[in-house]
Amino acid sequence: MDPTDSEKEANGHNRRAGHYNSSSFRSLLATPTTTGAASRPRPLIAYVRNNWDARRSNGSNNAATPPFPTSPGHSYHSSEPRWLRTARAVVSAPRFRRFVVIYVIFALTILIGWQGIYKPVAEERNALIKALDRGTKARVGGWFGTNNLPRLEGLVQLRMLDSSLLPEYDDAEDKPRDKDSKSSRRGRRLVFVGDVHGCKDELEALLDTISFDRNAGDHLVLTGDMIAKGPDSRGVVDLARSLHASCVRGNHEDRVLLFRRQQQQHAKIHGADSPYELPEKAVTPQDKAAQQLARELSDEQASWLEGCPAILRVGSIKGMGEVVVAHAGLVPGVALEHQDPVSVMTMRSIDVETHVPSAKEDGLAWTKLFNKYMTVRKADLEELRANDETAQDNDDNDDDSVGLMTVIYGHDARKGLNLQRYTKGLDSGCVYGRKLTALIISDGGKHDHVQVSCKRYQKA
Ligand SMILES: [Mn+2]
Repeated sequence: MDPTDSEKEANGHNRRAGHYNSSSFRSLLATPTTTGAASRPRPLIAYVRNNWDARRSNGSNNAATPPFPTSPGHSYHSSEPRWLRTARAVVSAPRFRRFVVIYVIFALTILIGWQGIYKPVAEERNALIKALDRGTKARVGGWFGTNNLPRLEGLVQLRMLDSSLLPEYDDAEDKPRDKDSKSSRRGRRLVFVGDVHGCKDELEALLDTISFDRNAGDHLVLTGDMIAKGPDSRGVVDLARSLHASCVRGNHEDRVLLFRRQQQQHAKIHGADSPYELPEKAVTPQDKAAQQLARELSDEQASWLEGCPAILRVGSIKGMGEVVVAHAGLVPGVALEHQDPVSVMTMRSIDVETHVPSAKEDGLAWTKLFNKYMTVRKADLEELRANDETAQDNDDNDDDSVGLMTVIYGHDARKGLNLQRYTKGLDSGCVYGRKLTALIISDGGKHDHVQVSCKRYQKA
């Protein structure tokens, strides 16, 4: 278009529009008329194309073009068999890929669930079944507990709790009671408290919380490790003595009493003026504190601790069978008289085949074997009872826990409160600033636990 043409046309416009004179504005106005109706403005999105779209429109004239992307320059699609083309189409479909992703996630979930959850449970179950197999017992030459026991000087193996301290076998609320008798209003309670470790304030707070009252028939049983580590070991012993509490010996009582015996023997030979000291290098800070405590204990305090047996047999409680207290644990199936006292004060795990207990943490927890043993025993007893039903029909004893045993213990602060069917672990790490726990058994074998918070006296 030459300038004169454009001038004429612009002038024509100007005439029709009537007002505008600026030539630059005229040329702007001219643009729509020169390009015409075909280029009406379209939204930007209409110009956006993806590869798939582009390829499809390129091949739209060709009826043989498959409805899936093919790379230009490759003619393999025409020579491929139909099934392969179909397969390729399926694989490249977005819906198929989504499905694959979902399927892979599903398969991974199943796999992780199997490996992480079911497999360990199944392995433990098989180990426990093997542990209680008579064949295994014969192969390893008998289980632990049939050997001779070490007899430890100054240690009582087993004591029985006075049966008058036990709660009523049946629930007190079921029966009308003597209203005059104050002590029978609430019913007797047995209160078991886990490792106190010298935390006297916390023990007092706990007894306060549960309104502990000896005169109302409450009796306190301490599960060992009442002393050492914490702030007031002697105070705890005095409190326990004043409450006429029962106890079992923990590894810490055992150690302190051993030091005390050594100190006394040393004094007998060398005179009271030369104190018994182990070489500095041979003593850990913990032993040093234990030796100090051993020196500080009064004769009364020491003899009360000496009187704590390795095992306390509480008696028969409805629904719990025979209730027994031991500081660390018991080997299932071994008579209480035959339990190794050192293991009773220290065990955590147990060997699957030989049932030899160990203080180590790795391996099968003794509580697992104990609970499995009792579960199997319960099934056996039920079968026996069912076969004997005609003879025992008039027996109204409906407690199916007769012949079974429940252990109340402490010692395992790392696992903390650990209440299972036949094992009740009460060490909830009070001295490490966690909780002090009481397990309360009342009439009819009802049991419940109560906790108080503790100050932190030691690092775990
Ligand atoms: Mn302990």
